[in-house]
Amino acid sequence: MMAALIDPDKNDRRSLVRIVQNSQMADIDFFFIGGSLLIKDELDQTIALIKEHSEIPCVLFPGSVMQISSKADAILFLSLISGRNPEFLIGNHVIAAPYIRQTSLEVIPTGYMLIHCGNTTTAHYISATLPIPSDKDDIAAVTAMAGEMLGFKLIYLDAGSGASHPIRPSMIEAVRQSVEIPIIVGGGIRSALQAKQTYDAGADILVIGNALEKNASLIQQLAEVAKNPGVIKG
Ligand code: 1GP
Repeated sequence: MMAALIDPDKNDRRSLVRIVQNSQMADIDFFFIGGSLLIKDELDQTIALIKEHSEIPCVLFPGSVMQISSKADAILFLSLISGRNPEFLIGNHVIAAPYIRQTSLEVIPTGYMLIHCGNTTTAHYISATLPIPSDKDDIAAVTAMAGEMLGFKLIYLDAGSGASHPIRPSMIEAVRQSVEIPIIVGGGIRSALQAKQTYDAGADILVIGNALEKNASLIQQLAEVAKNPGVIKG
């Protein structure tokens, strides 16, 4: 499956509509909506605009409690299990839970793991946690294993938006072998080849964000890989 990450801070109306229309044509599975910061306070408007132009489900991928909107369809209820910051493990969840309970959002408990892939991303910095080093496949595998045992329904391996390179296939393979729940992988994916390597290693859902802001039509190439990982064009 494939998800396009929409950061409400990063797109003007015109580029957002272009990404949404291309995503609709490419028949992707989800929009993930969120970011580490929320500078423009345009979360509700962004979701409304997406829904004007497509029927693809909108899943919140919140960087903070300020990024919850009842206009979305679901929320990744993320616990940052690669880190040891109690606010991102449980603190923010306690604050958000009663509000989320009043909405009709589908809540998807997700073990979220940040991986250091070359550069310090905004997500690493804002979370004030130490990401898992990109070559420590064993740490990633046992962290995901613990996440599954704690009851998370998904594992999200994230190099962070704008990572200089994607998560190495060997780490995705190690995590794939350690859990049965679906694995989301994102961060730094910029080409069909990287997408294919990510799927081949065992990712169930691939997330693409930054690269779409530069090349809105890339989504079509990646969606083809998602539907038929054996084929790469271009
Ligand atoms: C980040 O996984 C997402 O949380 C997507 O990353 O923006 O680098 O594609 P990119």
